[in-house]
Amino acid sequence: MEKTLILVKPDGVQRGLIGEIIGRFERRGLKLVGMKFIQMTPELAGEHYGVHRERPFYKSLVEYITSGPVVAMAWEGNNAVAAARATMGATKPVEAAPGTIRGDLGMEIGRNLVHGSDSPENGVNEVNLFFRPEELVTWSRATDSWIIE
Ligand code: D4T
Repeated sequence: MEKTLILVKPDGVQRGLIGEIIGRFERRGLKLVGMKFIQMTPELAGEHYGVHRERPFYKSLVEYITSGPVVAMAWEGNNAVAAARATMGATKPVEAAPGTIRGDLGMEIGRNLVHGSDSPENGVNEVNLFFRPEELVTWSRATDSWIIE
């Protein structure tokens, strides 16, 4: 089953949107298998955003993501990565479709509320970066047969 790492970023936490954002993934039918409330260290942010190290926005990106607590979650499902990214909307909130998290709640790329893994491979790697194996929960959901054909 595919996994994706979702973060409610510091702006989502500060704006009181944790429940609103988590609820969208929950209602979509993704299955929560891990969750923690943490403040990311610069080291963790550096690992998480390592691919962007040479980009001009890297410094502000790390400052932003470490500026306050985040909710880190592992969600599971068929095509979990694509489903979560569709639920999040485009990286630039002004380009994100209405109905998506960023399209409904965001204005700027540097305050885009959520992170979601961008490939199944990164989903595995990012979940492993934020969670130890014993922090992930294997459970059967009573509604599975109404969500998965
Ligand atoms: P994340 O990784 O936060 O879910 O965002 P995306 O997957 O949608 O977008 P990304 O990897 O291209 O960018 C990572 C992160 O950097 C910020 N960013 C990006 C920025 O501040 N300025 C920029 O020009 C770009 C391209 C926003 C998301």
